[in-house]
Amino acid sequence: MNLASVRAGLLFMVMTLLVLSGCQASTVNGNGQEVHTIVVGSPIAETHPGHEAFKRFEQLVEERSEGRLDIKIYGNGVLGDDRELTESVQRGTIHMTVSSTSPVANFDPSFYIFDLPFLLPDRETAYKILDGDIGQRLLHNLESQNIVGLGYWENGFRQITTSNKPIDSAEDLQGIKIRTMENQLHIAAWREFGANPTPMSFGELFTGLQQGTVDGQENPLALIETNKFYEVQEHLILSNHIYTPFVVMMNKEFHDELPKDLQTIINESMQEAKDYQRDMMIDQDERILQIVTEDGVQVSELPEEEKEKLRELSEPVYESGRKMVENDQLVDEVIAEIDKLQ
Ligand code: TK8
Repeated sequence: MNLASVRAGLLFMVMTLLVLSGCQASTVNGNGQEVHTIVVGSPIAETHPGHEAFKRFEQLVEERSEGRLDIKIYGNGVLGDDRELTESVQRGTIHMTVSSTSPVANFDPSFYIFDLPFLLPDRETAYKILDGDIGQRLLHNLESQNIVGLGYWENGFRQITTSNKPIDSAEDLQGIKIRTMENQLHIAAWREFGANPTPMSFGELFTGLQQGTVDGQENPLALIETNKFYEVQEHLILSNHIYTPFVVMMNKEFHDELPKDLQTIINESMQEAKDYQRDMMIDQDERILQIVTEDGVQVSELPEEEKEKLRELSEPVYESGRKMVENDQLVDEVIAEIDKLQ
């Protein structure tokens, strides 16, 4: 039985249990109050700050709603990976999820903007773009997909890991079989870098690395740690080549049918969970680098002049990115806003 069918079975079981055990979207409690159940599917490991943020969200929402909202969190990707969970939220099979923005670009091409290499230079700029007019506009665009974008958490700056070779220069990427997200702009970027990009879902990545289906991958440190990628990789190269956000999403029909006061509680609690998650992410790097070093991984930093070569190789990616974002003006606007913030 493959991973996809296991997940489909789990999803069916979870939804059947929720309906049969009277836990469908809403029930009436002992005080005669309507209780709305929010089923959350998360692709993130339960040891990741993203899962902690969902637990903080659960605590805030259940307290503030005085039990009228009941959150059920299914983490570790048991209900699917980013794309499957986003589809489940869109259909209303589950109510809420979080995904990297890269798979969400398959639902709304505006989100390709965050796959442009070296676009966001640092966290502060990323937060200002995401929490400002541009990021909020992208969240609003999701409503046409029956999705309410509730906010952005931090996934982080992507770093490279390999099983067989150090990467000391842009040249060293030639021919390396690297797993990429299932996102056409990511694939194009790694092809321009000279690598051999292999798109693969996040849920299949550890096995792909362990079995040597791919030589390497690229992800933020927190995921390299919590999904144990470092245990099956020999080299970690700090490249910061892309900053990927997480986007938290809720089914729009479900959201809009909730009483207005509960919608407000959800939105306010999500903003607090967002700040909590970002704060947890900020001081993780040193601790994670120590863990992977102690596990025998060779850690290095890609020299600035080599990053500059990758920036130059990214120029055609910006051209194809303009077409894929389907909004030239948005790309210009983001670049201008980033320049203004420097
Ligand atoms: C986590 C994924 C991950 C992403 C990837 O579910 O697929 O490599 O970076 O964050 O969304």
